[in-house]
Amino acid sequence: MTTALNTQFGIEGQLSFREDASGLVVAEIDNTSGRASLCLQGAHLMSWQPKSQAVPVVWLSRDTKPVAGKSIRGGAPVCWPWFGAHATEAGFPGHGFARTVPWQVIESGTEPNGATRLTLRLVASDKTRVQWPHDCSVDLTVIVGETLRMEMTTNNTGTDDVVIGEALHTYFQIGDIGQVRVTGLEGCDYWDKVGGSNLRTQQGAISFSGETDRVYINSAAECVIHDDKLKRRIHVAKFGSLSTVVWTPWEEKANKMGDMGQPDGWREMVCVESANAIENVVKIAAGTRHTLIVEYRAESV
Ligand code: TA6
Repeated sequence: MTTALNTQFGIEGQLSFREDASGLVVAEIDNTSGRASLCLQGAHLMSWQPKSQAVPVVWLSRDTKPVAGKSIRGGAPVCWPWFGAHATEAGFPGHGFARTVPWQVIESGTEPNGATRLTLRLVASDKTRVQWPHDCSVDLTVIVGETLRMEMTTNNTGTDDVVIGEALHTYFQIGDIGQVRVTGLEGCDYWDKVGGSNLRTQQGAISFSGETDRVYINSAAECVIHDDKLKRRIHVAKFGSLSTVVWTPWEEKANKMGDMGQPDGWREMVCVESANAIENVVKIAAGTRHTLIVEYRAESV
């Protein structure tokens, strides 16, 4: 399978496809300005490191690996066509099914600045229609270089309007969760999911001293992760997204999850997710499309 992919979509010296020990296919991108890996199952970007950074910017648990039908811990999981628990079906997968089913490669290329572009598509199938009976496809385009851009486009090819929840649920690599602040969401309302679901308003920068699980709503703001230990800032810009999710499981929940990279991998990640969730879910009229875009940039300070 990888021979055909490399023939059709491989780019000499930039993009190749390999079969993982799990039998899943992984795209490896390595160009003059950045490197990344992406599992075709779930169109799941697993890692990204600009050549200017000594440490990866996107975090991947050392306790995770691609397994057919299972989500990978870390990287940038694609949450679609719902975010969080399904509204009515407790047995449906959290964050939707997109991240655990095969996607198809549909295009690859090199950007004018030398960045590598790869697009994958998930089309409706009998399996997906069981959980979501709509004729929609979703494309994910990743553009890997000194910055990382991801564009997630839902195309409603059906005859009914649909409503989706979605997120690029990105795990960022940091030096230590206790030495990190997130700015950009000052004054925004958020649903605090720790200990229930309470609506609050952000006062000042976000810092971390325990489990934090917040869905900031009605905000298109760019966020910045200030990492005092690694002495860098990560800029998280977004378009077509009105929710931002900020999450760290902290120690007790991380230990229960068991795949966060023992003993303290949880200290080296923070999620800043660009989403449309809760009151920001998106209605896509029949025959139209909607795109959520993120662009990440890291700078040493
Ligand atoms: O985005 C934060 C969150 O919804 C948390 O509540 C936690 O469940 C996290 O996602 C991880 O979810 P996952 O299904 O990937 O284990």
